[in-house]
Amino acid sequence: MNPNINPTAQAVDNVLIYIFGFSLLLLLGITVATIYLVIKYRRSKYPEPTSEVHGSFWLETLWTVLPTLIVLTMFWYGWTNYLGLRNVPEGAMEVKATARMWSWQFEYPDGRKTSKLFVPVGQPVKVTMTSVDVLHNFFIPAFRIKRDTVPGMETYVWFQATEPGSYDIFCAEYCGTGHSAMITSVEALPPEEYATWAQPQPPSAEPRGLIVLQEQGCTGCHSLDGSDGIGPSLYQLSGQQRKLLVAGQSKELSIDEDYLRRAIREPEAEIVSGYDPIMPAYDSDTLSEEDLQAVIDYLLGKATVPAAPKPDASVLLQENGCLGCHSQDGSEMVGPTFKGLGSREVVIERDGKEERIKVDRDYLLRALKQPKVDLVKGYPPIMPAADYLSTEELDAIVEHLLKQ
Ligand code: HEC
Ligand code: HEC
Ligand SMILES: [Cu+2]
Repeated sequence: MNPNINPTAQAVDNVLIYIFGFSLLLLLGITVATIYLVIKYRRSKYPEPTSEVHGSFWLETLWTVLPTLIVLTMFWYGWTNYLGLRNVPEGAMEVKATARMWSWQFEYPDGRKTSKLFVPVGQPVKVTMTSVDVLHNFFIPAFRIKRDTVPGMETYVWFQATEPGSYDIFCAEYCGTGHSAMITSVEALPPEEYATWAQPQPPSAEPRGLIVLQEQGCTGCHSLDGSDGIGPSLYQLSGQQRKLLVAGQSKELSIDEDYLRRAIREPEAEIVSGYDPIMPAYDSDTLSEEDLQAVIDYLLGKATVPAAPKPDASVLLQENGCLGCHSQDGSEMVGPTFKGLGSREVVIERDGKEERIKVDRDYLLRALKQPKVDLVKGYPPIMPAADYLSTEELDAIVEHLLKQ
């Protein structure tokens, strides 16, 4: 396969050219024959109708069998190429697409979300799609792929970008006002650039202590759920009593921070009774003081999950497709520009009456959650309600917009 030829576009184009070619040939043939016969049997030469019909078995067989064969090859060629569009090649990258009134959202395997579809050049991409409201239709003209997205159901397409670049994505379900505004793009990046783009992981929501336990391999010997293993389970240690062997002497204590510290730094000094003394010692080179503290906090139930980072409004505007309808530089798009929004007076239509309003927090929250209530004059009522965003996300966006 030539790596510069786009596989899905190629499949569709070949069939199109094949069917179009035959149709053109027939059109020309029939037109030429019609003109020839019209001239040859014109009325001035043959004033009376004549009938000279001689049947020909071979001719009739030929023009029955030949078109049938042609139509069958069209079917066969179309069908095999269609299967090529449905059978996803192995090693395809998987992306989820969610359509809503009126935007697209893409989710990658690592949980990252974007409103443009970022893909590496040269790798097949499988897009599994659904819709949260009505039918939409995922259409990438450059790759000749087009498929409905259906609420409550998953559909898919695959494609492979062969050249870096930006390719349009449209919604081709033209049965409502806003579908035509659902414009975004495939951003095909060279593989190295894609790797860099995919690099920074979102901060983990797991407590540091748990991550250390897993990274250091502690969980190979210790369960975290109460079940016994090579070592005692590390489940809910806080306040438990322990029978220990210290230099051959039996001793009892209740678990606290100091004990845990010793148990990890010098496990051979005190052995939990009933277990073999095989736990390796973790000195500060292997396990830093910070990580040790995190583990101890986690084991004693004092671990805190790192605070979720404050939602970043400019990212939210990107991810949720707002910038497909609103510009940030003053230029006119489907919706009003965000530039200068915080200090603007807008004319809105409410229940058919016009009203002049100073933009403030309440107005913006309303514009986001119930865009149909106050319609900005001169714009179509196609803004999707952003009620799927959390309160924090809405607040972050409003704060951001007020400063524009
Ligand atoms: C090769 C298996 C093994 C690995 C790896 C291991 N341990 Fe242990 N650990 C044990 C055994 C066996 C015991 C019980 C005997 C003893 O006290 O040394 C134990 C005991 C402990 C105790 C005392 C538990 C109690 O109930 O009193 C703590 C705490 C502990 N380990 C934490 C850790 C941490 C943290 C790590 C990783 C940094 C780790 N262990 C890695 C085998 C292991
Ligand atoms: C499909 C296009 C579209 C999308 C997507 C869209 N909007 Fe809108 N938006 C509009 C239109 C059109 C208007 C003006 C009509 C109205 O008031 O509903 C508008 C109005 C607004 C207003 C009021 C503006 C003013 O000048 O008073 C705000 C604020 C706003 N949108 C924010 C957003 C945010 C934030 C998002 C993303 C979560 C978003 N929009 C997504 C089309 C869109
Ligand atoms: Cu749509």
